[in-house]
Amino acid sequence: MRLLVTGGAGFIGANFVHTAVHDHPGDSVTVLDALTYAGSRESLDPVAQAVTLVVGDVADADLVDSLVAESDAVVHFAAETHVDNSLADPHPFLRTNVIGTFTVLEAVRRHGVRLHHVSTDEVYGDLELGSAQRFTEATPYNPSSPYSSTKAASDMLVRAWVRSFGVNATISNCSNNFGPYQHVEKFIPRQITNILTGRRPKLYGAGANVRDWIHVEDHNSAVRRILESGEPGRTYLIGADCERSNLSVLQEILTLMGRDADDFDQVTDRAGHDLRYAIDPSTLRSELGWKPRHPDFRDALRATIDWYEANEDWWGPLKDSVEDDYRKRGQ
Ligand code: NAD
Ligand code: TDX
Repeated sequence: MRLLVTGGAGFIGANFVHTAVHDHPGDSVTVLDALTYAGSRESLDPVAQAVTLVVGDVADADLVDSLVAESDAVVHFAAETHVDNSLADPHPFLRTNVIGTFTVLEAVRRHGVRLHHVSTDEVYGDLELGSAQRFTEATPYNPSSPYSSTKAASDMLVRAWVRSFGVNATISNCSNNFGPYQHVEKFIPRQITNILTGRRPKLYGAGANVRDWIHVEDHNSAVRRILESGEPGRTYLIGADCERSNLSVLQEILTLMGRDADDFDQVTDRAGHDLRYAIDPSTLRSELGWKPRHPDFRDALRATIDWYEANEDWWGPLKDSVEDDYRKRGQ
């Protein structure tokens, strides 16, 4: 398969490309990535010989058209992804997430190429703390932040292009990922690298908000399964039944790293902070036979801590400026 992976130099995309190269040697992989602050050429170093990296914008219609014309399938990860950044400046989110997805859709429509669109559970808004409710494929969209509203818009475009133009596309909405190569702006790597650099971890508010965690390799194995066996036009929810409050995740990190469980700062809460996300992944399991390979959160978290300890060359150059930005926002 000739695969075009947009956003393949970001966290999830780079992990997807690593697996494609190792587990599917018949694939030829081209990455289209603008190498924004969130993308890194180094994340593709382990597979650099096997991958073509095109540095460019997913909203550049001519470039996207020429790359899609040479592909059998597109896996579309490219996006602006950090909720806090979307609160500070929504503009790039509109451009990349909405216009970028529109650009990809027009190209796959012209060339009859298969598309998998990678999206988030944040499009559904949030759930009550302590309720038993979970998101399903039928949950109405109700996004809260500029980030999630642009991802919701991108999903709607994909659905419309399937219905109106017969584009062969699937969508997945996944819960919170963690694992190697995640940018240090995000919750888990921020706290690990705060501890590794002698800073105190930073918890928004009281830390009661709940996220449903999944290891990035499990997200990607589901994406691969949907790409190969998913039904055109369908949406699949990806999750690994791992709800945790932010406070409990932070205390697990502190304990695994040999610190006291109360050795952190409480900082200004996020505006409009979604309370709880929880995915019902039963359709994916029953229809496509997918299951996670990293079911033990503590083991996967320990391995992630080990990765950040061993890879300061990768994250070290980013750390100070990320913390400067957070400090300016009181976080
Ligand atoms: P990331 O921020 O780590 O990576 C995004 C990548 O997209 C970067 O390499 C960046 O350079 C690239 N990019 C940004 N703007 C671009 C543009 N205009 N043109 C080309 N490339 C551009 O994000 P991630 O966490 O790897 O997320 C990947 C996808 O998965 C996103 O679509 C996101 O919405 C979705 N998702 C993420 C999570 C999560 O927990 N991280 C969960 C569910 C869904
Ligand atoms: O320093 C922090 N302290 C803190 O308490 C940071 C960075 C975050 N938090 C909280 C906010 C959230 O409740 O931790 C939780 C997780 O925060 P993020 O890592 O920013 O993730 P979230 O906002 O939940 O969104 C993530 O999952 C869904 C990704 O960033 C999205 O791209 C994805 O769609």
